Amino acid sequence: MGRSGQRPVHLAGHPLSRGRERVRARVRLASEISRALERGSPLVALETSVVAQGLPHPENLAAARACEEAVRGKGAIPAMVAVLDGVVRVGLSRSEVSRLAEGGARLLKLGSRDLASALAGRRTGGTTVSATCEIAAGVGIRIFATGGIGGVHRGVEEHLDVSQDLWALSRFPVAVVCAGAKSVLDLTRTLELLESLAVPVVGYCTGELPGFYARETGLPLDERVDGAEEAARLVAARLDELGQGGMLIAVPPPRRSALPRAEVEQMIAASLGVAAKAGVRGKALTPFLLSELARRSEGRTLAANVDLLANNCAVAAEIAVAYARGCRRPSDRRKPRG
Ligand code: PSU
Ligand code: MN
Repeated sequence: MGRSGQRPVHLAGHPLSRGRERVRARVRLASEISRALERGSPLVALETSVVAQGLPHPENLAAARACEEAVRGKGAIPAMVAVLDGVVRVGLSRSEVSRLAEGGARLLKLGSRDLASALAGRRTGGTTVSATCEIAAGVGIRIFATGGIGGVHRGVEEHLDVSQDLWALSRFPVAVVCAGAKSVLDLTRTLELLESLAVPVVGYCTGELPGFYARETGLPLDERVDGAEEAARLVAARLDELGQGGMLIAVPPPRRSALPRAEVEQMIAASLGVAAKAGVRGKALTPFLLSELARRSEGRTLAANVDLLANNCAVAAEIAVAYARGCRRPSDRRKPRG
């Protein structure tokens, strides 16, 4: 898709504040995306911090392509979100995805709080879960696929490192399909904080929180769904009927590439030690730990990450298809945007 087919739109706020608090931003939708929004076709938003910072080149490019294919393979349309030259973009061309995959350290890691300076400074970067939730919700995309969300970091009592992702999930009406939270986090505290923030965490064909690289964590979840239809009904109830914030749909990573839980734990403990010694903190911590794990596992965490990403994209697309079908029932047809 060329730039010519893209039109700027307004980035709207939470449904409760719609109309009152419209945030004016330069958002450019790819023509395929705006057409899909008008028609109510199934869409899946995709974050790009995992491309720009989370995975090394060339695995990041392969992962991005695999994600888009996984979404299309299930009959939905992938909507990659990023900021390119100070413009919020939804739906990227192949060459724009390559640009993010090849940009290296020049690219910004953009959470919600970083969006303003990226726009003002005409900068380019990948959006994390927080910024992607905000932008997806703003343009009316309800389903979003990623690998793992950010959350409460281990040692939080010392450094208070809690990802903006949790704040964004509570605020923006988007269902985030993931393999749980990044396994480098304090998962017990992450679940507690999600409860405090009133964010539902729903196991997809599981009763426990998946462990990202590993299939299990031993942490039970209150809610589970056993298929896309059931998930879509839950999304519609929370986001549309109640007009509440976001939610998590947690999908275990595929058996073929998942790692044993104990092995992952050992590698994380060692990597955290290295990070502490090197003084790595803040937003640099996640990318640092991910590359350290890849090195220690001789690439197996990397392969697992790419595989679970594509798997989450496929599940998200199935949910998006079921959700779009539900929305098209004449009884609760949503108003077209514009
Ligand atoms: N999990 C991964 N790879 C990633 C991320 C999470 O396995 O690249 C990214 C996501 O974009 C997530 C962000 O939103 O890290 C969280 O970063 P922080 O903890 O700095 O908020
Ligand atoms: Mn952080």
